[in-house]
Amino acid sequence: MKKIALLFIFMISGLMSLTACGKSGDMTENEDVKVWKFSHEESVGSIQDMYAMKFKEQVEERSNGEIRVDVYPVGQLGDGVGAVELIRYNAVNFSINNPATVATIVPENQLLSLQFVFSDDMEVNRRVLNDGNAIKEINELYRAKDIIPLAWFQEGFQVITSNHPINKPDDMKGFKLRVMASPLLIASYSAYGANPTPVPYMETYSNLQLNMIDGQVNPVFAIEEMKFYEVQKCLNFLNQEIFVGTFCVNPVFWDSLTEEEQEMVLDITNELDSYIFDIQNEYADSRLQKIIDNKPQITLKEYTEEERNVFKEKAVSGYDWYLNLVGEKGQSLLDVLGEDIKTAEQTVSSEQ
Ligand code: 6CS
Repeated sequence: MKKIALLFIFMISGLMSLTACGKSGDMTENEDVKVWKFSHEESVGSIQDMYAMKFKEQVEERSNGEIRVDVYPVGQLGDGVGAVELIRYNAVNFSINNPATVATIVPENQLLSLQFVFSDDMEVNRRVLNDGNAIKEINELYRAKDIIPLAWFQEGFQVITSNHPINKPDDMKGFKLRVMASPLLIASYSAYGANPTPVPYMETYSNLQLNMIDGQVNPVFAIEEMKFYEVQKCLNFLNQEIFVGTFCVNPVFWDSLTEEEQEMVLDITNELDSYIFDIQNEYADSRLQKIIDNKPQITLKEYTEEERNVFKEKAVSGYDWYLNLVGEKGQSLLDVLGEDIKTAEQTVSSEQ
């Protein structure tokens, strides 16, 4: 109820930001300042927040203060699918979401959440997300649902946390694993024998603490800043998925911008790519170190290729599930993504 009321309030204020733009209540401020609203689901200082704050800094600097970007972190305006509705209805102008939260709106995007679909090399994945043809096709599907993706970036490998080491799929039998509310994630982790359970991000810690769930899956930086490691004994580095963030804009809002404003946003977005890639890399190490410093007894499970192969064999049924759901389009997207990965691997190895 609270979220519906908030959505309504922000839809109204979203419309206002398109017209009069910018009466902010601050008497010292220029009344003509345009206010752009940007929401994301993560904590202050997280990868999404670093992205949003750098975007804000750059827009405000390059527009000489004529535009102000208000950033709403921690899903305070809405989380999960609710956060996606905010952008679709222009209740916020910009947001970062991820394929799992858009899965019921653009089911084809679940390609990006398949197990072992990406490379183990983050530089390869970066090229695939930046220049790949599969992403171009997915962008069109998003546009048809009133979302314009401006950029795709990684937030790290998804790490499974648990209270016992997960050496093989059998160790996941009956394991109540918190996942985001994506049907594909539920199908994929069920294939290992787990019992995947969608729980909102902000409720995951308390659910782990109260043993309502046995584990969860998220990148290392999130496991650190959300303190999941405090109530878990093992981090399992299976590298089965990457967490993908999507920086999006509402199409009506986008069309209302001047050409110069659009160009400025695109320039900043391009520049943010290496900025956020470096942060993601740095957080993967520094946040893991923080976890180890705070909890030296934590078990870090790394996998041999042989061990990973046992998971890969089970993961095939997630692919079947995806292909059943989206039919021929799914197969063609999967083929295109495979080609994108090959091309990116060749480019990266030729540059080394
Ligand atoms: O697991 C989740 O729900 C969340 N994980 C991250 C790293 N970002 C936002 C998302 O909602």
